[in-house]
Amino acid sequence: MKADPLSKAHYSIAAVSKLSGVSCHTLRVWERRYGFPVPERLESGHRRYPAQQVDLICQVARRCQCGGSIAQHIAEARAGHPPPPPIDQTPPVTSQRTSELIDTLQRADARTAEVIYEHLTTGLAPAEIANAILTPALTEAGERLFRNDCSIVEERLATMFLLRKLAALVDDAQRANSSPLGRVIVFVMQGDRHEGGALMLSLALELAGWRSLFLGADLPIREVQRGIDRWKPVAVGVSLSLSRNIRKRFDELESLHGAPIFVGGRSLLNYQGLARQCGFGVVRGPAIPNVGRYLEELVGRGRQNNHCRVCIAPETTGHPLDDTQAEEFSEWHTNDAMKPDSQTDLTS
Ligand code: B12
Repeated sequence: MKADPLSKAHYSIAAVSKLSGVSCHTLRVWERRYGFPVPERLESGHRRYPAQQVDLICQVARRCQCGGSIAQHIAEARAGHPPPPPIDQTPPVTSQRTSELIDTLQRADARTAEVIYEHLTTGLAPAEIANAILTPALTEAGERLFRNDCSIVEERLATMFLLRKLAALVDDAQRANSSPLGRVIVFVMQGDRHEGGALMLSLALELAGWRSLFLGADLPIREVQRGIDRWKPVAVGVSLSLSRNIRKRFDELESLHGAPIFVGGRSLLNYQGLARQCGFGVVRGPAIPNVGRYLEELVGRGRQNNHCRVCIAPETTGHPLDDTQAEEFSEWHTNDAMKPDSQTDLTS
């Protein structure tokens, strides 16, 4: 009988982490605590996950977005219960329309694209448009390029449209936020051209009552320092999408002075241990829905010590902090930054 190709164990822990959005550290903790997932082991001891396990891990990750106990989510996923639809997940019809929007943009049919966009967003609040339409659309446009399903110019045309729409939401929110609580510099580090996360951060800040001074992507650190010296922001928010040279990036951020720094973004998924080693306090996500709260705390600490740095774990998105998370967050203190952690080994 032919072996079932799906049962072939071939996903490394790093690959599973990328696919599921669950950090390598958390995967190991689940395995130790709950006996799930169950990877096979190579002779070297490295874990390899069969596709069915990867599927279950993705299901558990989706269930976790709705709150509740991890043990229960694992038991339900293993028993084959259908996962509840995650609250911030785009419904299938919308995701079909999002794909249609990108197809249209890639055909350079701007007029139809506007009609579809209008249709998709009518009646939605700005945060919903950003979360449920623009974030998945940006992701799909980028993923199509990575899959070689479109050319660079087609990806650009779609991405630029989506980023313009996101920027327009930031503009609207800024106009409505007439007496901001304080100014926050938002930027993306030199070498990193991913702008979507920083725009999302700007939008979240404006909606939470802070003024975002959005400086865009690919910015040298010395220029950021000039901005701090000139505008005296209450904090500096950084979006990290690329993990390449991440230690160097943390070191560069460490050199900034004059305002507390907070970093977030996709590349932190597996580097919270390194962030701690580099002097950052690490708090759990979800990042964007809690950004106002994090910032209040950070600005309070910054008044006593403006060398304060915090890294916000991106692992779960979409929901406000539950009580335990809120408690953990309020207990977070600068000494945490010194705790060593070895989460950065992506191989086993
Ligand atoms: C679109 C995209 C691009 C576009 C970027 C267009 C642009 N102008 O922004 C293009 C095609 C140019 C691109 C290029 C590359 N990309 Co790219 N890209 C993506 C993609 C598909 C989506 C990113 C995005 O816009 N998401 C939407 C935004 C809104 O979401 P987000 O950034 O995750 O932010 C959310 C949270 O993280 C949070 N957040 C973000 N920042 C912050 C900050 C704070 C303080 C807080 C609180 C929260 C927060 O807010 C957002 C909402 O929840 C991702 C894959 C993915 N699935 O995410 C890869 C991805 C980021 N890219 C990747 C790579 C490797 C590259 C390239 C190196 C590819 C190549 N070989 O050329 C180049 C690098 C170019 C460069 N120098 O930067 C990798 C990065 C892997 C890593 N960790 O290092 C990813 C993860 C793809 C992958 N799975 O491997 N990319």
